[in-house]
Amino acid sequence: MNYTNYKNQREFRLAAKAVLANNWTGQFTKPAPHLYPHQWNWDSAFIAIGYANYDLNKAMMELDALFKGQWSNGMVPQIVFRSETADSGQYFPGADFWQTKRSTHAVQEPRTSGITMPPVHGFALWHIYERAADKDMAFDFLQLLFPKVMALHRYLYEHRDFTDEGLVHIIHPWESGMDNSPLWDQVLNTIDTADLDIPAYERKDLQSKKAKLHRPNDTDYDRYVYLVDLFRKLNYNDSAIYEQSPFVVQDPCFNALLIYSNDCLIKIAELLGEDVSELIGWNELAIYSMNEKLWNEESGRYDAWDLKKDQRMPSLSVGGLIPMLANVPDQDQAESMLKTLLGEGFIGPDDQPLHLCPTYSFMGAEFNPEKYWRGPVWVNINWLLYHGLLNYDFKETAEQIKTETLSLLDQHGFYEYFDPNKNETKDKGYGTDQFSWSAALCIDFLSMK
Ligand code: 2M8
Repeated sequence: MNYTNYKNQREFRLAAKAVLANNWTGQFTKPAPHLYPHQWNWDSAFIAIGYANYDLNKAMMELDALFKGQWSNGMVPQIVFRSETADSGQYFPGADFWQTKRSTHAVQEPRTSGITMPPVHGFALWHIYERAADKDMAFDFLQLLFPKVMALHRYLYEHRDFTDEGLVHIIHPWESGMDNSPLWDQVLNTIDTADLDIPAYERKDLQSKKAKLHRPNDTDYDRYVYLVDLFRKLNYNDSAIYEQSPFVVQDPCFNALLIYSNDCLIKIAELLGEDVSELIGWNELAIYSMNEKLWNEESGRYDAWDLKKDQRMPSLSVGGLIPMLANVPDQDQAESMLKTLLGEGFIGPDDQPLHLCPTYSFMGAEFNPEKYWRGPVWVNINWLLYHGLLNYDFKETAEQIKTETLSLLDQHGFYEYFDPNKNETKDKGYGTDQFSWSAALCIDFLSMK
């Protein structure tokens, strides 16, 4: 591959490493220098995978720091606030707003938010082990983290699967990681903010010039804050939230990441001589339910399910294609998912070609190439798709995704997300620059043979 901004692969890799070095705090890596000043859950897992290619110590410190925020019930929070960066003034909602003291399970130091994020830690551990130069050191780390990740998964199956389907539910769009995906609109629109008593708050994410174009809008934020306020009032009690919150959704992407993590934990357990029966049981039921309940034959992808209304949420989100990562579809289903991925929705019409892979289909009225999770290309999603495609031997498309991701990063910088329009030549990098997981997964892609 020829690069536009770098002489060679070595220089490209050095630039990515410099982003991570700059965001490193001594204990963990901030997702970005200003916009995200704390430790984020799934960011840290992707960042640790990147580090594992050249600095195993940092990879281990990153995950170790994250799990310092794990609650006594096993929940691993979306954000871990650190004293040296805990200035709530820089980010909303900060630690004070969450009031997690109301939960009997929350840790008090470090302070945390009160919801979780996609369970990517089981597979992060396995990818770290595979890349580690010092396998003995990595083995010790697996021993340390394995029970903690198991506790997280137990929390999810016990407190987020009240219908006993092997499918866990999320309670906030922030838990999906794809915050304002059009996928959530249908449920969020049932929250009529005009009628609600929403606590006063001030957004801190609109400082940069183009932030209003790219970040979620104010109504989205009102709804996010309304939900957090409800959780505070319910003392973060999972059963009460399940009963009373309007947002209780089984997300195929979240569940696929959990299944893939279970798979990786099985490999780790075998290495450590631990029992695998619980993990096997979880995955048997989960894969059965994903296919029985969430598979959509017509659209060639998996849908989410609204548990409040007990109905399918058909959607054109890229999240419905992630289950390939966890070997959930059989070969025929995967072939039809590949067709979806290579159809007009994701590669665009002839006169408006798109980079793989927009986070939402171009065919959807809600598609927006500039707005956050409503269309732009995200590096972590491409990394997940890449590995999913390889499971079914779709090597050409996997390579295409990898090459297009690297060329976006090379030409536009280590941005948070990118305009998928190929016809758009300038300023395609959106959100914050110097974004850690873009750099970390760039290093990982570059390290692949
Ligand atoms: C974004 O989410 C945070 C809230 O968690 C925000 O917008 O303030 C999402 O892209 C999420 O997936 C990511 O983990 C986080 C930090 O990079 O930013």
